Formats: sequence, C-alpha cells, structure tokens
Amino acid sequence: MPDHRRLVVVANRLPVHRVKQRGRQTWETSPGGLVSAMSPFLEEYGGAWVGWAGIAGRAPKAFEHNGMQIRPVPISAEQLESFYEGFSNSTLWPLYHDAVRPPQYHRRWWWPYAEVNRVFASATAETLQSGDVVWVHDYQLQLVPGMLRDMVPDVRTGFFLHIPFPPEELFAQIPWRRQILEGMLGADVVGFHTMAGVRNFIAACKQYTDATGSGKALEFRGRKVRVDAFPISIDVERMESLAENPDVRHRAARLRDDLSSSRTGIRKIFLGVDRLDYTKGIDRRLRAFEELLRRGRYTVDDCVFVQIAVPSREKVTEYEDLRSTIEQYSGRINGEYGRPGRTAVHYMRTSVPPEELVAYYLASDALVVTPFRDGMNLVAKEYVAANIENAGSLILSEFAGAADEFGGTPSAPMALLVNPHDIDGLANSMETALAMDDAEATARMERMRRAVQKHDVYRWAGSFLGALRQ
Ligand code: ADQ
Repeated sequence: MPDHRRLVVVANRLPVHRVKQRGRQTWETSPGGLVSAMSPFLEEYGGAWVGWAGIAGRAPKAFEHNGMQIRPVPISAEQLESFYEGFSNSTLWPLYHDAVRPPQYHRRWWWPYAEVNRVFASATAETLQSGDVVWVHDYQLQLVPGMLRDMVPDVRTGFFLHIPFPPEELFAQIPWRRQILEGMLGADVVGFHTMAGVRNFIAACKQYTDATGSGKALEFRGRKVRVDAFPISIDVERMESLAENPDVRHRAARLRDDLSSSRTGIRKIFLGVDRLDYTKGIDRRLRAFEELLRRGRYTVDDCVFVQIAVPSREKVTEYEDLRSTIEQYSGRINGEYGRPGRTAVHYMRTSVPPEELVAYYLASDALVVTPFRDGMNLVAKEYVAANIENAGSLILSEFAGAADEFGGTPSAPMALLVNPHDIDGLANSMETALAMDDAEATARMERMRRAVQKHDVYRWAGSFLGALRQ
C-alpha cells in the first residue's frame, strides 16, 4: 500500500531566507546540504518545515514555498543570546566535541533553551496533520521530541544529531543530562553519524534514565526507541557535474597557474576548507605546515597552503580568539618562510560559491581535514566526490566521522589518517602526501570515490525515513 504520510521537518533554520526583489520582500530557497537532501522527500510526500527565519522578534506568518508549508517560529533577541549563542554554542557544542573548549553551564541559558524548544514543539504540534511523520534535527532541539510527545502522544518522530554524541563520562557533566536524554527518547528513531555515537547515547540513557534494552533497541516508558547510525553524505552527482563543468575546470587551471607554477617547477597545493570553528583544528594544521617548512626537506618552492575559512558564530568570544590565532599563525609562517612571489600560506576568511569551491578542490594536491572531533565532515566527502580524475590525497583526522568510511584497511588504504593533536605526525603525513607516487594516490582516491558514490545524501535521508516510516 503506498505510504501517503506527510513529512514535517523541524530544524533550527528554515530552508528559505528573505530577499528583497524590486522593493518587495520574498523568500528564496537557502543553499545547504540538509535543504537539498530533504527536498525530494518533501516533494514526494508533501509536508512542512518548522524553523527560525533568521530574524529576531516576531515570526512571519506561515506560508507556502515550492509546495511545502513553511512555519516560522519566533525567537526574541534575548532568547537568541541564551538559547543559541549560550546553551547551544557555548555549552553543548564544546561539550559534545570532547570539551576542546571548557563548556559553560549556566541556568540562565538552560531555561531559555527549554523555552525555545517548547516554542518549536508547539509550532510543530499546530502544523501536524493526522498521520504525519516528524523529523527533528540537531543539538539545538534535543528537547523537542519529548515535548511533542507530551502534546501529541501518538506522533511518529525521528531525531538526528548532526554533531558527535560524547562519551558518557563527558556527557555526565551536564546538569540537565536527564532532561536532554528524555527529550531525545521522545523520538521513535534516534540517529547518529557513527556507531560510537550510538554506543555513547545508549550508555548515557541506561545510566541516567529509566530506559532499558539491548543492542540498538531501547525501551522507554512503554515505547520502543530505535537507536542507530545513519552516516550523512553529500549530493555526489552535483559535485561530479560541477567538476565536469568547463568553466569550473578553466577556473581550476587558472588557480593552479597562479598558485603553483614557478621558475623552479610545480609547487604542490595543500588545501583546507572549513567553517572558522575551533573544533576544526585549523591552527594545528598551520603549525604542522610550519613544522614541515622548518624541517627543510620541502620549501615554499615545493608547496603552498591555501586555507579558506568561512566566518562563523562571530558573537561567541572563542570564535573571535580563534580568528586572531589563525591570522597570527599565517602571518608568522609567511614572515619566516615566504619570499616575494612565494607566499607560504594563503588565508582567505570568506565564503565561496560552490563552483569556486570545486575549482579549489580540483586545483589542489591534498585536502587537509584535521578536526579534533567532527560529526562527519562533509568537506572531505565533497573533495573526494569532485575528484573525478582520481588525483589528489586526503589527509583526514581519525576523529572525524568520515574516518569510519575513508579509513581503508592496511592492504587497501584510503585517506592518510592523522591524530590532529600530533603536530609531528601531521607534518609527516604532509610529507607522505608530497612524496606519494601518482599510482598510489589514484588507487586510494578510487577506493574513496567508490565509497562516497555508493552512499549519497539521498540514500542517507531515504534510510532514516525508511526507519521512521515503518
Ligand atoms: P559543519 O560543522 O558545518 O557541519 P561540514 O560537515 O564540513 O561541517 O560542512 C560544512 C559545509 O560548509 C560544507 O558543505 C562546505 O562545503 C561548506 N563550507 C565550508 N567552508 C566554506 C567556505 N569557505 N565557503 C563556502 N562553503 C564552505 C555539521 C557538523 C558536521 C556534519 C554536518 C552535517 O559539524 O560534522 O558533517 O553538520 O551533518
């Protein structure tokens, strides 16, 4: 029997943003992985999206966009400070990323977090039609599944966490640990990127809630909750078609010319692409590049580092500090090792459009991905998918979710896995990438491309929704 149940997506941000056209305000679809992953399913089943429109204060009225109902929720400027910048990004974000910065616990942030989650849950309950399935996303909204179940007991709900779920010993720090777990247990399916997340969550639930069960099935308040890994991916076809686009290829060739060719030969290009976030290990990779140059086997005539970092969460102090650290490191390395016409580090603090990003992916010889902890890391997957000629190497932190898929085996290696805390090890991996012969780099890249081609973002969404619609 065909399944006609609608899908209601609940996420911090709406899939649209306001633009002004000929003096009139309208809505445009926002770029982003989640929006494109959800679109085919919303088109097929019909449905709604509940989220924040990006403007503090009163929310615009609900409206239709591309056949989907859009339900904006109101968040005041004060709530944004405590719910978003405070509890979400200064408590949960650092804690869930192995506490790489000390998480801050403030009751004055927790209350608004719960309050805003209730606003999302109420808006969802009002949007629901009989038989709808609901998919709630990410750490800002962990209480929503439980709150929604109190409002609509028979609702079918899934929750997916886009960031890591920390080991129980770390999670234990949070004063509101029971409330958070019970919030997530309000869902019928709880998804993580990796099995480590699944194990950590189950251990925490057994320790701090009444949940029982074994394997991936928990029982909580008379309901079954499936807990499983659903590794997210990217739109592989889109990446491949951008990589085939003649304009993009032309741009990549120009970038190579500008960055790499010289009187003394070809310089190899290391590339880093990230949100400017302290979890991404940008500072460590620059220090490793500095170490590489210090050793002297390779000089600025042999290699260059290009770092593109999109500004992020600029109102949070740690992000400001990170920005100056990275600017300082880039300046120091250039001062020490650069020469006229031979910059060692090109650092660009900007967002670049997808065509330009793919041109950089194509132009570079190795992508360096060094998060201290990362749910998945889509940049690594984009780089692999764009590599249609199977050239280039991936240097990848063993603490990124993507390492589960790109780790390879001793007889069939894929990425060069690194510990991002180990600067010497990281510099060694950069040397390995510089010295690697083309045949080996190609074999590794081919294996990674096959892995990413088998599992794109539509399969990810399809498998989660499959579990949810059972
Ligand atoms: P993020 O922490 O944002 O995502 P990531 O998965 O790498 O990290 O995605 C970043 C996205 O932003 C990529 O699509 C990338 O192309 C884009 N991007 C980065 N820098 C850019 C720049 N300078 N200009 C333009 N675009 C840029 C969170 C989790 C991850 C998880 C995803 C999805 O932290 O672990 O993989 O959600 O679940």
